[in-house]
Amino acid sequence: MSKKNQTLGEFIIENQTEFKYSSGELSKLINAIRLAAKVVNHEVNKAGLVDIIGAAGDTNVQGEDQQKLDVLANEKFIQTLTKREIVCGIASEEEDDFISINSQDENHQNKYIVLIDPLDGSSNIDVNVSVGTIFSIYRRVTPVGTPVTLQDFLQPGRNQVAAGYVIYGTSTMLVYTTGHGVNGFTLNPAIGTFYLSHPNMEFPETGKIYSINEGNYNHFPQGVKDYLKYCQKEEGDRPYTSRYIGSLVSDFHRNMIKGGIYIYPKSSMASNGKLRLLYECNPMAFLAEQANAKASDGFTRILDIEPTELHQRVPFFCGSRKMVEKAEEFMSK
Ligand code: AHM
Ligand code: MG
Repeated sequence: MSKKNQTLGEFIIENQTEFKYSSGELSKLINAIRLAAKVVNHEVNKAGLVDIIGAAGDTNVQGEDQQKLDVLANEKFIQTLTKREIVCGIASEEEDDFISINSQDENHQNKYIVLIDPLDGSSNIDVNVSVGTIFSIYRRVTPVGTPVTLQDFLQPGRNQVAAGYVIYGTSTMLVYTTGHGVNGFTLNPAIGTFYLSHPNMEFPETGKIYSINEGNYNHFPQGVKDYLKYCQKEEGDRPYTSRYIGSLVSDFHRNMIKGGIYIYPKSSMASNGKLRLLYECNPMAFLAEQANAKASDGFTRILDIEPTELHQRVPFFCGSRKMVEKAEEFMSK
């Protein structure tokens, strides 16, 4: 049984038997993510001290400016996962295409692939606001020992074996699920150890916080506009409070603890919203469902969407169950 103050290392070993086909591979993988998270945490924390912030001059596949730390976080996660030879493929929000690992080696028996957003919300780095890493793990669908293909990455979110995020905030936390609830670990920076601080995390069934970029209001679908008016109306436990950090991991984390809904809808400016299905929405949706909450695109369960491309975007409604259901009700009108 998980105990508060248990270290993440102890927790991983103790819970390894929960996996059906456990060979220790997934445990090693979570361990590698833990290690990379510590390295990135170190870099994020010194961002204000050294001349490391600011655009690296590159643009990513989505045509957005890349911050130096994005590049660095991307490198650290890929290096850590590649060197340890525990995955057969990686796809990153910062890379155009997926990476196949040891594809020429038939003895390579690794069966997991990882999708990662190495540093989400990176426009917040310059202003000392929390950022995060989001990861998602699947079992490959093509035979082991052969090179991974796009098919391995384009799996619906319900196939995820594990997912989680690291939040580099007032304290650094690693929060993850392997399909048996959600647990949160806080880093003690003095000794570099993550401790179980938030066992069995759950969203409250309903809440009073809504998180959305209201600056785009005029471009939102009518259903979203109507839902926002509902949130603001003085009736019952409303008006709700508006809280939007602009860093998905932080907004999600706060809403999970306090109760709330996060929405990034489609708009007349972006027909599928902004967030990526594979790197952002699926892992957060898996965590949400494991924490007694809900995630949809306004109509359909996120985890049931069949992906068609690596960098696909979808509208995202995620949070306390009753709040997401209410928003969906407005969307379907
Ligand atoms: P990014 O992957 O380029 O960092 O974008 C994702 C981020 C989310 O963390 C955040 O919720 C959203 O973009 C904010 O977008 P906006 O500034 O349009 O409100
Ligand atoms: Mg992102």
